[in-house]
Amino acid sequence: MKLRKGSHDATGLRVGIVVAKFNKFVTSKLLSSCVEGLTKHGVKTDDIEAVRVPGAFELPLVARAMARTKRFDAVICLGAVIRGDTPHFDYISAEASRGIGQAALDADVPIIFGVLTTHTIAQAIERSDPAKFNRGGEAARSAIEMATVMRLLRSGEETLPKTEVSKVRKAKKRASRKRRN
Ligand code: INI
Repeated sequence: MKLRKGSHDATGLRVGIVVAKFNKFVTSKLLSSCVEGLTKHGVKTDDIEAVRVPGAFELPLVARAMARTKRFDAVICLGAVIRGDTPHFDYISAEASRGIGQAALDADVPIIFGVLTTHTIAQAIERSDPAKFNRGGEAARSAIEMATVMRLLRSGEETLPKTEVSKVRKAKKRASRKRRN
């Protein structure tokens, strides 16, 4: 059996973030923990680009647009949908999750679901607490793992012995030089 997995070394990765303004007291904490998680693992701050949207409902469209530019190895969606008393919760959380999944498949780029869906404000506060388990930090780790695993699968190089890998790399370089000339 060949076991292929991503890594947590994020050196050289470019990451897009889409963050909802709704429930900003929660999403701002998700954002800061997410950026901290990315940089801690090696992403340069210049290689992170964040876009604000009104609410979780708007996350999928913007995430897909960012992913389609192919400027990012992964895109992370951050939001907080809190049930409270509103039937809005079901519509918004369902559409955000469905739309984010669809956007990733459409764009063929990992798009991470960093959206809290909670019954209460207290739960949302707890899950965005930087001192505890924070969904923003978790989203950063998932993005890195997915970006690195997709690179691995796309290169196909991990299935070859090292000498063959070096031959493939040299052939690719030759081909790209030829194209330039
Ligand atoms: N948006 C959220 O991100 N979280 C919520 O809890 C929420 N509630 O409960 O209404 C919410 N609503 C706004 C929605 O995402 C859209 O921005 C709005 O409907 C405009 O399309």
